[in-house]
Amino acid sequence: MGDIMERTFVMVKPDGVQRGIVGQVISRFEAKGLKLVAAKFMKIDSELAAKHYGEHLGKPFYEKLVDFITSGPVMAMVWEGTDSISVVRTLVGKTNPKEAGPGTIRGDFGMTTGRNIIHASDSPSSAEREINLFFDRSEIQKYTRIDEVWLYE
Ligand code: 3AN
Repeated sequence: MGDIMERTFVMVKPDGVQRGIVGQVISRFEAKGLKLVAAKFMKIDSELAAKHYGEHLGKPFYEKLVDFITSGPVMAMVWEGTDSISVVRTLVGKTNPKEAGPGTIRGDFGMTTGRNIIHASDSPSSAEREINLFFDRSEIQKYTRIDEVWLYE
């Protein structure tokens, strides 16, 4: 990893919204030093769900996954920072919350894979694809956080 400035797509799923932990998720990313550059509180329709979860089409849990992600509002966001894709995945924890370490979002808040609170892009190509699925270019903000000089060397 070479300190590459990246953007990653993050979404608090319907379970996280219903359980009132959107704020805590955002707080963790803010405290880490990641920069929020886009956010949208929205309901995912079945067409967008099919595009977002296209790689899981045909898997046994696919239909449940689409039903769940379209079942209520989600908080879709883009976070920016050096190596933000892997940094965010580390903060999120393993897919199965039972295996996710303490201190991670899934480790601290979740009990089961089908209700694992949050989605985060797993590679630069999926980050680009997912950001473009959810956001127009004009919805992504460019600004300097006042603490950036103290976050980075
Ligand atoms: P991650 O969300 O950690 O990137 P993926 O991409 O393998 O994990 O899976 C996407 C989503 O599909 C998961 N967040 C979870 O909700 C669901 N999922 C993955 N594997 C399973 C499984 N074995 N059983 C039920 N749901 C699953």
